[in-house]
Amino acid sequence: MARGLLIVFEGCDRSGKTTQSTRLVQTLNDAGVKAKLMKFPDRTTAIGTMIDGYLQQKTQLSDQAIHLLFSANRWEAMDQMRADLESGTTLVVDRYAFSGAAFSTAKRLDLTWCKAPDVGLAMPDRVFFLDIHPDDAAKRAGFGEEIYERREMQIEVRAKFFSMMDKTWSIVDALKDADEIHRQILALTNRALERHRADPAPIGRLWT
Ligand code: T5A
Ligand code: NA
Repeated sequence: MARGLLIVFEGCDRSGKTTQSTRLVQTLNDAGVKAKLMKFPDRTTAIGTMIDGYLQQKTQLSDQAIHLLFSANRWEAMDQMRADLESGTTLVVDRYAFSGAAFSTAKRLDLTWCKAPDVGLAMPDRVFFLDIHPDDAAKRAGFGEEIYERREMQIEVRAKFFSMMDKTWSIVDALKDADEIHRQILALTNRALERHRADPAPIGRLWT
């Protein structure tokens, strides 16, 4: 049996990642593909509770400390993620280490320093980047509630994401209708699943 794929959604705040990752898992499961939804930060763990307090501006942390907590929040999930992938479950993940690097380098932390704690995480097979201009994102419900939801910050973050892209990334126009975006992402996912079944590769290690 082929392992599952690691599929990641990235994008600026309010770009529709939760909407699209949820729909993708639903459609895959309906089609009989074993798929599981995950999200970072996972605010339900002890580390996630600290991250949540920071994002909601209830507590303060240095830029370095919050960066390392985001990374630790991924590492605490890693054994289970690898086990799920090895047992054939495709993981659909709402944000990953690219968010970690994009947001922290937008705050002027050094890129090499930012990547270091996430080196060796399971490597995504596909990354879907939901691209939206921050001015359009600001018009969506809920924008501005959390610490990074400011125009200048989001413009920086978007540029940082673009600088990290490689051939595993697909840029998706997040302004399109949600159904249309879903169809586009589903087609790309099905193609990746077919290719993987024909020619399975082991789980890679991020940034190695
Ligand atoms: N962060 C995260 C770091 O700094 N370092 C890290 O390592 C990580 C992992 C919280 C913050 O943490 C930072 C990045 C973030 O600033 P989060 O918990 O993912 O990260 O943030 P959320 O607030 O949950 O998610 P977002 O604000 O990014 O929203 P989504 O998931 O992109 O968007 P979604 O699906 O919730 O949709 C937003 C709104 O738009 C509508 C939806 O109905 C909703 O109202 N919408 C659409 N409207 C029109 N057309 C479409 N196609 C639409 N799709 C959705
Ligand atoms: Na979200």
